[in-house]
Amino acid sequence: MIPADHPRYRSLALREHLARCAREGIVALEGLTAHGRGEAFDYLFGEETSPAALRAERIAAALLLSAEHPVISVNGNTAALAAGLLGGLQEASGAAVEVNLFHRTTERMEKITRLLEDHGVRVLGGEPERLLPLSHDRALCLQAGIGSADVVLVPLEDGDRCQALCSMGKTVIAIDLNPLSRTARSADLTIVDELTRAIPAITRFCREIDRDEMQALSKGFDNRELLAEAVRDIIRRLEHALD
Ligand code: PTJ
Repeated sequence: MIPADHPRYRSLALREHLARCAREGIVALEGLTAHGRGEAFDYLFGEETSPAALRAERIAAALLLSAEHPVISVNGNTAALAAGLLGGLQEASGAAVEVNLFHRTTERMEKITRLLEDHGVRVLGGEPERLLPLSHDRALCLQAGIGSADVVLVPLEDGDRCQALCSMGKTVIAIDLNPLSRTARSADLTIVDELTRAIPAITRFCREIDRDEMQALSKGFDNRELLAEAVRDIIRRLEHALD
């Protein structure tokens, strides 16, 4: 039991929640280490959303709204951390939600789908096919979902799959606290922010922006510059770390 007055209460409570989700088979054991890497980067950002991340979240909203067939790809970590937030994003953006796992088993697919549905998310169902240019079960996805999507939001994605989606001509939006990762560098748009801050921000912007802003934002952005800004944020914080 974590004392509510512990200065790191939120972080410790999240860890406890993820560990429970791992025991229940929702989060892969590897997902716990991925979370640890995310935490370390978030520490470097002062555990807050930077102005560059906020700009990326607004652009993400524009890309989702201007898409013909947007899809949110959900893995174990994303479901465990944000099941309660994804229904709002689905409703505000009009995106379909597909469960797509790196460590894929039928049991995990079912458990994650149930968790999302319990939180009001409408999850695409159907027979997966090997549509992504990858070996291994990571190639599997739904033709009616990621297979035919023009814009895909991939929170906490692995680099290979991100590159595979880009190579298929899809516009890929990644959420990744590590601005140096292959995912961050190969996505069309990278939101360098913590997932549970990023999802509500994108949802809010989906409700806020009008058609003109949507068109302007979805064309005029430079992901390299957004990533460079994230790296500069880290450098600035490190320079003042011991002040
Ligand atoms: O549930 P599965 O089977 O699909 O597996 C999911 C994991 C996360 C294990 C899989 O996709 C994986 O191995 O991912 P990677 O390659 O470790 O990448 C995860 C990235 O997400 C890392 O760069 C982390 O910095 C970042 N990250 C972790 N937690 C968060 C995060 N970014 C934003 N918010 C977080 N909460």
